[in-house]
Amino acid sequence: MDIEICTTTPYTDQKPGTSGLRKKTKVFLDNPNYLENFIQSIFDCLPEKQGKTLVLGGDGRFYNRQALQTIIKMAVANGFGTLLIGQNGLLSTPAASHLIRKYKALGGIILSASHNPAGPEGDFGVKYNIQNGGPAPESYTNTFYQRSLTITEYKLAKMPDVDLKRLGEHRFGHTTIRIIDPVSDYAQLMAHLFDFDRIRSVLRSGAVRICFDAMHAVTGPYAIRILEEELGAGPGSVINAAPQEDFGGGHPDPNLTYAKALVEKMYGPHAPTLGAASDGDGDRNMILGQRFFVTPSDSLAVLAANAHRVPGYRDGLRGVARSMPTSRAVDRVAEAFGIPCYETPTGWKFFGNLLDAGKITLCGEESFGTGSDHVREKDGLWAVLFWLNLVVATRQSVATIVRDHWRRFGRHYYSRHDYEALDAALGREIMEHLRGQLPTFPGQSLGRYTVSLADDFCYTDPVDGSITPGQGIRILLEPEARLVFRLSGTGTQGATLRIYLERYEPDPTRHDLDPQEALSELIALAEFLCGVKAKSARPGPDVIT
Ligand code: VG1
Ligand code: CO
Repeated sequence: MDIEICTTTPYTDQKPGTSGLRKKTKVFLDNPNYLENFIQSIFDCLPEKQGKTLVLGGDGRFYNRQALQTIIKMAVANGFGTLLIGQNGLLSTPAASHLIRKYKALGGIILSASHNPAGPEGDFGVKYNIQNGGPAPESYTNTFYQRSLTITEYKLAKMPDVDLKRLGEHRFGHTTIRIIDPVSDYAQLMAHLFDFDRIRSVLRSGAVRICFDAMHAVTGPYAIRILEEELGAGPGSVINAAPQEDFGGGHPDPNLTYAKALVEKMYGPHAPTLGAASDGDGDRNMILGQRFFVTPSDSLAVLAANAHRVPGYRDGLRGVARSMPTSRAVDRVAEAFGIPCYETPTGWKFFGNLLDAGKITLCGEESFGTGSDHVREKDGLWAVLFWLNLVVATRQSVATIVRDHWRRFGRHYYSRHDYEALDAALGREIMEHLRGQLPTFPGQSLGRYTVSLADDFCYTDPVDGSITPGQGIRILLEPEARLVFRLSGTGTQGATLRIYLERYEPDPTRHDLDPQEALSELIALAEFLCGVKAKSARPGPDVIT
């Protein structure tokens, strides 16, 4: 095999954020060797790669297949033994995580910018996942970044493009390339966790109906195979099922704003029992009932409280974890069950150690991410199947399941307000200003609240002792409420300020308020403390979830 050593010059902006390297597609297209530099930096930091297996795939967005051809040639030149590649270049993030674990790969490269829009004007991204199937922790991404600052050459095998459309095996030099069905291993795993027989018979009887919106992204083929073909959900149960390079011009973000087609169905006449959507790369989920939205924080708590009803979790949970800004609804379930509950920084990589050490079974984030120890990523379709299994097992509506949960544990009113694409300096200034005030907060009265704790969240990993500081300002209030401020690590333009608002309501007669109304006092308080509206001259947040 002929290998070309190509010279290159480093870039200084390849520091991976919360979810890999995410940039405007243009950055990849307009800067020579931008992709090559990053990939070679990763490979250079993996000394044990010779003869090892690497999993490759992406969410099908614009530039996915082209980038894959380059990465294949680089992986061959760098001495990997086997490349496992999803047919048509597709692999959902959770499916890639599963393949890495199942086939004991050294790692995997997933091409995605998740829920960000795609296309020449949209975003592209590269994530590296390690041996346990999870996102590379900072110990890795820091070395990748350091390497990217000094890189001078990359390796490319002289070989033709690989036909990604056909299943099969190719051999180039010492590397075997296998184009595999992206769905079948994942579908097998799901069948092992959930009661497929029972779900099938109830779906076939028509007593329960589901609508799943794949948003023209990667979960289409997964949902068609599992929900329609294996579980017998009626044809048309999966909408927007064909993956497209531009996600049909949409924004593959499963929330009430962007999953329009689904929301119309679920709030219209003849709504199915369960509505769900996933994002670009298939790791997020949104759950809806008839005219009912389940917040991701509540979803995690409900799944934890009902896990014993599902075959894969029949023996109970070892523990649970949530990211710091996620509502504390799941904490109450953990307390009632007498199991530990861990609080981690934002981003799935922090759950990996806890899962590997067997400390937790379920974990989740407020940003529509839920998962378990079955893989090392959040998993959209898994969460949907979990809910479907619950609805089938309890024969209750989604709304009833959630309302019962609130009656038992109390309700955590919760919302996130995003100010997107702020001037980067303003974003930093707002955070600095809050940080500077921290020592003055404790004991201070703010309206009807008193501050009980205020800090910049610093995480000490209970497994390896590593310390991650600066993970967001949290202000805990009495009676039980909380404000959290942090800057996004996945935005590709300026700074995005996220404000997380939470208030606990134990009184069941007050569980039917509109969340924005229930949180109005906290919303005003957040503005009083950070002044984002005044400083940015904006009327309000760009996105409210
Ligand atoms: C966002 C979410 C975070 C999530 C991350 C990756 O990060 O808030 O919870 O882990 O996206 O999700 P940030 O830093 O922008 O708040 V995904 O679906 O892009 O893999
Ligand atoms: Co995603």
